[in-house]
Amino acid sequence: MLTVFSPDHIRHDPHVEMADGKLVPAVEIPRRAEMVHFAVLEAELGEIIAPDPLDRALVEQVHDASYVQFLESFWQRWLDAGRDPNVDDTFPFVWPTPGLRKVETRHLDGLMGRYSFDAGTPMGSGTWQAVSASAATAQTAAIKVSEGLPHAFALCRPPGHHAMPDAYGGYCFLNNAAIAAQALRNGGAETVAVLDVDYHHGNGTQAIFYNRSDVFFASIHADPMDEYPYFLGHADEIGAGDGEGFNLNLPLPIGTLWPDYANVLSHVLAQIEAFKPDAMVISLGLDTFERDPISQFALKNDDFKTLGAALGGATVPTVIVFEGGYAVDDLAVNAVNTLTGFLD
Ligand code: Q9C
Ligand code: ZN
Repeated sequence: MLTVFSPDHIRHDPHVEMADGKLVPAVEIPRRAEMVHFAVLEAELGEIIAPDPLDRALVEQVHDASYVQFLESFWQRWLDAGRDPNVDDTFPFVWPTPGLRKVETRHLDGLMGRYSFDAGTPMGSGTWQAVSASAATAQTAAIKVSEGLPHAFALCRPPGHHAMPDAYGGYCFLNNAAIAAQALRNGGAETVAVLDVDYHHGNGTQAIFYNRSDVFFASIHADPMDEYPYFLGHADEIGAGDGEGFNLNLPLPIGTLWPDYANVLSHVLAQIEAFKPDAMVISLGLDTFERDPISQFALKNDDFKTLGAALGGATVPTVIVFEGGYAVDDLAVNAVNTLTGFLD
């Protein structure tokens, strides 16, 4: 399988994040992608290429232009505001929740709140460089598949599936999976299915395609009544307008083991098959693993082989996009198990 990877991900190097009501060591760290990159090399899964430059027009098909401009200009604005140039991690702290207005303020704190939805996503001096390389990784993998490859692995970092049309959060800035899906549409696929198997609901991908019938979004994730992102991902969210019936959420309880997960997965795969997509995007989070430090499903190393095999059963051109997964020392084996299971 072709892998697309950019070493520029290391430019996003957070040290702390907000979790459990306080600042704690960051878990979305460069070593995650380095581990998966090394594992793909070692397993000799195939060629590894660098991404082509990011196509801004493509990004603006799934994100607001003003939001992309904010991400790109953030660090210069930080410096222009006279703030500490040596901080690794910056955080918003005020949001235009319903009843307040999404004003494009002159003040940076207003802008950070306007364009985010949580305080758990540190931004730093090199974040845009890493984020744009990550999005370009998804774009390049999708174009390769549009051009005829049966599948490709976009080794993206930072992850993307929480990123909204106009807001960052959940360690995500640009929605790599949505960019891949849109690139597949632009490349000739009339219909695309996005299957999100990250432990967390892909609220950003859902929001981006919620009113569209050309992209079917399906997600299996921890019940948002008990787990991040809380405010989206519930089973009664079925799409709206033209998109009604083209959004499927399957929340599962904390503690879910592979047999229950597998049952739901086969149901979702049958729904996707009924949709008859021309292409597919898989948001591959490895945080369903039993020893993931921030997650509470209990898939074992070997279960990822079976997961990969199930995902590979759909014989439709597929882009696999790396999302979450924070048990750093097990990412290598879990990634390779999924990808080799997919190929077998
Ligand atoms: N106590 C992805 O997997 N913070 N994002 C959790 C844990 C947010 C996860 C705090 C988790 C976001 C791409
Ligand atoms: Zn996740």
